[in-house]
Amino acid sequence: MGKLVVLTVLGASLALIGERLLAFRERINATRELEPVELQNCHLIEGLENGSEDIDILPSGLAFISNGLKYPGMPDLAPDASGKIYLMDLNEQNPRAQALKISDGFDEKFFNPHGISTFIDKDHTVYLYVVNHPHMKSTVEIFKFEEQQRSLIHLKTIKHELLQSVNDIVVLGPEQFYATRDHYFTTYFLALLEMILDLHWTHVIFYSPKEVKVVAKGFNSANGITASLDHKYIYVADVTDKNIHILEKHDNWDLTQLKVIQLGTLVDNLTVDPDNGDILAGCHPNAMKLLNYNPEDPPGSEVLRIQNVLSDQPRVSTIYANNGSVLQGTSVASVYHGKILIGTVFHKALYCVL
Ligand SMILES: [Ca+2]
Ligand SMILES: [Ca+2]
Repeated sequence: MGKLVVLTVLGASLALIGERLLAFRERINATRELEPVELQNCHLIEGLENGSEDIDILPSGLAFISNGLKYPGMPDLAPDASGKIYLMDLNEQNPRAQALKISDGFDEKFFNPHGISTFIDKDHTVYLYVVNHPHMKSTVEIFKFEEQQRSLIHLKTIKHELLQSVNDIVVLGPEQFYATRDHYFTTYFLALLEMILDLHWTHVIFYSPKEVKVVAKGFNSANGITASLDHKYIYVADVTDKNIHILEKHDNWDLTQLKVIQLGTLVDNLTVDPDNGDILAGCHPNAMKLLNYNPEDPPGSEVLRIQNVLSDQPRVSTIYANNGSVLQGTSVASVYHGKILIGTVFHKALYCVL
């Protein structure tokens, strides 16, 4: 009798795991092949060969690019290189990417930059906030940008027990930001299991020196985050649920969900077009190819534009899709008056004139 119970429980567990694995393969588009959509007037950016996970462009046209991310489960084409922040001036005829110097006293050896966000203070000082994973932990680094010297002065490292497995941030005030947590568990195996079991245990944090709190929860894997141009709404990508959550921001920094836009592709970072408020989404068309990296059959790249975000019928269009022959594992796209930068988790970066 005892053996029969054991066998029954074992059989039921295996069936459940099998069902969850099949559902997981479906969720990450494991069998999806991509229809190409080309952009004209593009070239790969020289010097950016090992990732450009996030890109944030200032109203002046200076673009910050985070490079060299090391992230569990993702390919790494330059395992010995530490991370860097690159700058490009999109006003130039032929913009070049230049690594920014970082002030003494900051440990660059373990710099592992992930999501970034710029903040311009009332006195026009530009700050760059960077999600960092030194030793695979999560911190937020605050830098002051020195435009003349093309350098970053490190001001502060923010750590907090709620700032774990941080993916991206959007800064909306001096030391006031929202951050996404992409996994509940911090070890790779449990984090993978969490995604397979579809637990929805991740969330969005609000951070300020006075108060830190969870402001939105129930995401499978909260990833990119940004704000509408008027800062009244917050947009959050749930990468494995393949959608974007539109949330309303309140005076006390709480968020309430307005709606969810389903996209059918694994959405990574989000940016907003300064000309019209459209969302640009860097997406992974087939995440199985990303988790199971094979250079002969690489992960592709997809960029979506979402127009009329707040209306009843947002319009979604694909502005770039490539099977990995040019660009692999796109995580972000950012536009600046007719120019676009497309970045990747671990691969190259593309610059195009639209
Ligand atoms: Ca970002
Ligand atoms: Ca991301």
